[in-house]
Formats: sequence, structure tokens, C-alpha cells
Amino acid sequence: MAEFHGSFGLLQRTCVLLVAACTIHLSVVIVFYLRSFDVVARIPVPQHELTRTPETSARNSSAPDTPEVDAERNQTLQYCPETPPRLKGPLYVEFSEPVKLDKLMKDTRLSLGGHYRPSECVSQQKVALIIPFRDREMHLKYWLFYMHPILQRQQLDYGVYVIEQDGDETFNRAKLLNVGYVEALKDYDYDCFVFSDVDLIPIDDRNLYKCYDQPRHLSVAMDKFGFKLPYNQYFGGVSSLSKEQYVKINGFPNNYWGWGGEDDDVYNRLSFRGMSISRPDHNIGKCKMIRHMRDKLNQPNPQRFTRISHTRETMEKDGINSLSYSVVSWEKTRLYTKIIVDVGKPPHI
Ligand code: BGN
Repeated sequence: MAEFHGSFGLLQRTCVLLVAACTIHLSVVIVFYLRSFDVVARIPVPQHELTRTPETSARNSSAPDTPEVDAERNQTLQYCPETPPRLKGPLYVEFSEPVKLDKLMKDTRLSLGGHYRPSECVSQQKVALIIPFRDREMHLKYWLFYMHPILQRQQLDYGVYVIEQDGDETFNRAKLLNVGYVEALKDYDYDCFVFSDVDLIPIDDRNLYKCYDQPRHLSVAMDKFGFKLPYNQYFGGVSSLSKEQYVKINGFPNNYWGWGGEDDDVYNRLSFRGMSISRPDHNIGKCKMIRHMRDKLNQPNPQRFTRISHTRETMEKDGINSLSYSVVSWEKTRLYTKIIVDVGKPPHI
């Protein structure tokens, strides 16, 4: 009997030891399993793996990376330098031959909507490029062909938004720019906005398409004006404003229908809010315009002279706070986001 008790005790102890060993083993396996997830989450995701391949997509189906991935990336990478290292300086830009976009379309560093950010560093600014548009497909092709490589060399975290005016009412450039500002912000957390005409290309990539302490005029020496500034207050063509600067002037005016004056109104707004214009050096600020006939639906606005003389009174109630429009369509293509909008019509019609 004592012998039986002895061997039963031994069996019991062996079983307890076995169960304990199994529990320890299982715990170790679980810990390692969980840690393996943690490690995967910590590996920075290469840029090409974040890019998407479909040709087009409806709104927001290719939302930018999650904040977690962004935070991890920002921890592992340094900020990009003030002066991007791969700039070329003066560039060859020519509009006599048609251009092909095949190479750009295959650029896996670009994600849907023409969004890019450098893989080697974290950009200092998130820049939305806003292009007011109607019926200028060929110009847009040149713009994309020349601008994507330039913006990439400038190491910007950028997205391209083409804001097309629907219908055949008189063109309203400044209102389209306001729409671009609002719509781009729905898409990504931009802090800088570059407003560019579709027919203007810089011919020196040291002209950085980003924001500065003061609002910036970028197209300072256009071939059309003999590579000179047409007048000191000129703010047309290509300009950049930070979110803060843009909000400070209540955005752009909505009531300039047809050609001219809206850029002068913006200039007035900036100076009434105590800001001055910064500009690149004359040589660096050179750019070329694609020649074209004046659009039938963008004839000179006869009201522009009166309007620009009243900016001080009108800027408070006319701008981003009074903007109304409706989106007709919103589509992300490989090289840009295209937003077709109904901006209404001039009040007197
Ligand atoms: C100015 C236009 C600008 C235009 C430049 C360059 C006006 C307002 C009345 C004086 N301003 O004359 O809108 O960008 O020419 O073309 O017409």
C-alpha cells in the first residue's frame, strides 16, 4: 500500500511538472507570437508599397496612409533638407512637340491622384497644387509631364488637383481656386497651397513650389512679359499661400467672372492684412507660358476695375466664408485628382 502511495505521488508530481512545462512553453510561444506583430508594425513601409495601381478611383478610395504608419515613418526618417540635393537648375522646357505620359504613368512612387512624397526623407510641407481648368487637355499634359519630375526633385509631399468648371458659363478662376482649397483639404492634411495656371511651367527647378513666411509669387519672370515682372503688385500665374495666410485674407474673391483683376484683388487682400509678397530671384523665377488664343468663355471682365477698387470692403464678406458650389464629379486618376464643379453663373445673367 505504501509502495502504491509512493508511486502515485511520483506520478502526480511528474504530471504537475509536465503541465507546468507545457504552460511555460505555451506562454513563451504566445509572447513571441505577439511580439512578431509588433516588429512588423515597426518596420517602415517602403514608399512603393504604399502606392496604388488602379487607373482611376472614386473619391477617397485611396486615402493617404494611416496616422500610425505616418508616425512610424516620421520616427525613422529625417526631415528633408532646406535645399533639395537633386535639383538641376535651369531646365529645357519646350512646347513644340507633343509629350507622352507613359513613363509617368508607370512611376510607382506616384499614388493615385498624382500624390507623391519622398521615400528618403519627411517633407517639411504638405503641398496641394491647385489648377483651375476648362478645355485645356493639351496644356494639362505638358504641365503633368514637366511638373511631376520637378516636384519630386523638390522633395515635396504633394498632390495635384485639377478643378474643372462645368458648363459653359463665363470662367471664374478665383472661385475655382477656392473650391480647390476646400476640396484638397477634404482629401489630405495640406498646409500649403500652390495655385497654378495650367499653361505655366517654371524653367528652373530651384523655384521651390512651397510656402514661405510671406505669401509667395512664383511666376515672376514669364517669357510672355519678356522675362520681366509686368508690374510690382503682379500676383498672377503661379502663387503659394500657407493655410494660415489663405485664411487670413478670407481666401480669394468669388465674384470675378471672366479674365483679369482677381489676382490684383488677392494682392490687395494680402496687403490689407499686413502681408508682403516674397519672390524668388529673377533668374530662378523664370517660366514659360504655352501660347494660346483667348478662350471664348473667358473674355476680359468689364467690372474688374471697379471691383479691385473695393477690395477693402468686399473681402470680409466675399471669399471662403461665402463660397458655394456643387461637385459634379470627383475622380482620382494616376496623375491628378480631377474635380468637376458647378460654380454657378454671374449674377447679372
Ligand atoms: C493685369 C490684370 C491681371 C493680369 C495681368 C497680367 C486687370 C485689373 C485692372 C487693372 N489686371 O492688367 O489680372 O493677371 O494684367 O496679364 O486687368
